[in-house]
Amino acid sequence: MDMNNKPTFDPKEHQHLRYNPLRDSWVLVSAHRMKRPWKGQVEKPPEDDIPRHDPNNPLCPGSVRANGELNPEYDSTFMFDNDFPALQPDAPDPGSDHHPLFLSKAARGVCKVMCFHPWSDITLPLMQPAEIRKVIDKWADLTVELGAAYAWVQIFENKGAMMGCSNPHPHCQVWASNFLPNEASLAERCQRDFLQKHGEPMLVQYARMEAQAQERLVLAVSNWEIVANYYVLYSHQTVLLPESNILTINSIKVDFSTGLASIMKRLLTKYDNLFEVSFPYSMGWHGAPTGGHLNEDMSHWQLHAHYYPPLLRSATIRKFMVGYEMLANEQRDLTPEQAAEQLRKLSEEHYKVKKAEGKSGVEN
Ligand code: H2U
Repeated sequence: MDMNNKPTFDPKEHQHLRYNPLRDSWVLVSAHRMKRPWKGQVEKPPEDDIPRHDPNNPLCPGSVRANGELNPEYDSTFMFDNDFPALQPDAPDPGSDHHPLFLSKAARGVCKVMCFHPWSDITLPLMQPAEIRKVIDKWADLTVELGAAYAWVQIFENKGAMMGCSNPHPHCQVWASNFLPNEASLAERCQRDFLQKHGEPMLVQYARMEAQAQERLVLAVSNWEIVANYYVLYSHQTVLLPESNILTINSIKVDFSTGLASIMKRLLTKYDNLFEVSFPYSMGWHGAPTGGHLNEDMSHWQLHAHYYPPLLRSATIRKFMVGYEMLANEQRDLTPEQAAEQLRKLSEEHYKVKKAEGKSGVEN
């Protein structure tokens, strides 16, 4: 209580709004809602008995894909053109009658799928750092290759059926487009405005301040850090940031990619250890726009990856983005500081490895 007998503000007890400077929007933080009883939908825990090799799985080495092509017997990463692409390079222009209520424009691009590993029963946190580095190298190559022609190269991984992933084999997707998607153009505008107003790239300043404050810092290794952002929506949402200014993933040097592989493995191990399941999430990279933007000054940008995990309080209870979120405002149930503390406390040894050795889950 303060001098006027009013309760003093406690972010864990008192709802409040936080500003998201990357999306120019506010999120309602109502941490106390974690206490409410749950009689709603309970999810099936993620599958845990995936065969290492299934000749009928179109993503496996040596399998036939939907378009009749035979995958090679790959032993590392493997890339192919998505057989059901949402973006194609040669779609005709829809034209437009230019009425402000009925605008349309041409959407062109390419969609690729990249398998991380030949085994279906492995995920990034269980892969070796050298194997993760190969994935990072491919992300960099693709950004150069597709970024030469396209304005935006979106690398993303949907992991787990809860995030709409259609196949348990470890993989990500890459969609390159001739336009800046909505999230990209929002991040572009917000970072540009921030540099103009404050004289420093937003996320360079943000990474430095979070590293100093520590309370939302989940992990830090040389050159990289992971933060449960001050202002985001999902309970255990994090951002992965370099500590210096890097515009795109292909600008990462060798020692940076070693650090990146290590911090990704450590975060994803913690995520899996949180509820002792293969933790579902969607993740993706945001870097400076490419294609026609390559000759523009993009110094307001900072490369970063977002991790959006849907699980809320157990392996089977997810965050629903429904009524209030759809119609009024984004709302979250746990403070980022609480989430960071939970994640920090978790072991960096994967629970499956620990179980195999007969140890328990959380570090004391
Ligand atoms: P998701 O699990 O995130 O849905 O990605 C798998 C992608 O693989 C999906 O976009 C593609 C699907 O179109 N795919 C092929 O291109 N060929 C196939 O034979 C199976 C799946």
